[in-house]
Amino acid sequence: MARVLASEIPHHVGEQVSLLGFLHWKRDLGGIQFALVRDRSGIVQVVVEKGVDLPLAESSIRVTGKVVENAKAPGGYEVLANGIEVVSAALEPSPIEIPKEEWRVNPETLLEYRYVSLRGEKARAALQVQAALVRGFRNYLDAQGFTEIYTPKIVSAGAEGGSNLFGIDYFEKRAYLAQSPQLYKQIMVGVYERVYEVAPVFRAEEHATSRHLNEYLSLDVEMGFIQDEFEVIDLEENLLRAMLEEARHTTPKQLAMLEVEWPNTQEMPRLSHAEARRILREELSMPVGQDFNEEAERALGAYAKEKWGVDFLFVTKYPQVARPFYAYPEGNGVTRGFDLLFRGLEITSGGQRVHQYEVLIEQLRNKGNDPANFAGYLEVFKYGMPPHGGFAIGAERLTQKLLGLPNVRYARAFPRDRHRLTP
Ligand code: AMO
Repeated sequence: MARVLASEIPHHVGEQVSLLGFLHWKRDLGGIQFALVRDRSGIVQVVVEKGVDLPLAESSIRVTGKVVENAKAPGGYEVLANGIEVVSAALEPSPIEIPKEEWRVNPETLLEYRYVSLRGEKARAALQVQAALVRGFRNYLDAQGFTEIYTPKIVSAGAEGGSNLFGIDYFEKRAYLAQSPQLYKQIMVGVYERVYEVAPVFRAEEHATSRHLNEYLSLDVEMGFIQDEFEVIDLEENLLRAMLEEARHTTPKQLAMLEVEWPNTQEMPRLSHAEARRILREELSMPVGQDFNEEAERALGAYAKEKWGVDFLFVTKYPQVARPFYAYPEGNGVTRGFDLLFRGLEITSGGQRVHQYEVLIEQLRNKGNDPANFAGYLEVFKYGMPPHGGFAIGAERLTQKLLGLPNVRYARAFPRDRHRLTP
């Protein structure tokens, strides 16, 4: 008998079907047993006669039986089993009872047993929504004439400043894991004008926080022949709308299950850094520096929500001291760099870049870098690099804030944090 998926069950009422999946949950009521079977499309209730031996939860099984309607069953249908075959038995009881404990047990426990906790409905849904966001990212940019690129993750110098680089041995040389594809995506603007990359990057963050990972998925964009950074911001606004639409259209069940409060995607106001500082100081009575800390970002997010009813807020014209050497200087210590806050968390940095060779050399030196270490990058600026700019979205942070996850680590299947290298 051909396999029927959980999602197809409503089309087979009265028929004998065969289901393949994992034993999600079981309960023996004495006279009768209930089981939930989970496959890639969803979960089905199965009624099993007493006396039939069910294997341990998380075993994979084949169920044959008749589909009937039952208003009390999850989804309104169930399968009256007349055959249970164990495809692959669980050898031990699962270390966490997935349907009951998901996101209720201590996060460390969930991550420790990630190979089974990922099977939980919420964990599965969160990563599927993330995949939809990434699909929306690719689809939108493809349609706008961007080319997908793949840059090296083993590099000879950091792009974002030296403090959080992971060093590795590269034969007889010292190398690093890439913090960002920044320098390579800029070089690739000279090739395709418009490029993007979806790839992991690495940051040796010493502190365990709810928003930092040591390996995360960076959604990078870079485009040439721009007027200024606002062209880049316009693109990011439309890109985010397209990404969120893709998630809404292709993962509606997952979003409903996670009880997602949909963000306002209509308006994404732009505030200069100077104006943001003024608000923090004068209206919110907060101490402010040249770069915003987590608390300042949260306060700005709350302010924007209350005052304008928005979830996304661009902060533009960042001071030079708070930006890397490649940020385009506008004079008076201000750059064309911007950040995007989503619900009070920075999910993007971006901006216009320096495209003039001499200015780059000078800015590298001003930030205490030896231009010789950036030789492979600098060369291309001798060959007609146009004004360009771009940004990077942290995929896990976007997912975290969209779904209201308590910790960014839940937005990654196998997170790497200060203390975790396995599973
Ligand atoms: P930045 O270093 O600000 O900019 O990083 C861009 C975005 O990546 C995310 N992010 C992180 N997510 C999880 N864990 C971390 N440790 C972490 N660090 C950063 C954030 C952040 O906004 N080259 C520039 C981008 C550009 O200008 O194009 C860069 O990497 O969402």
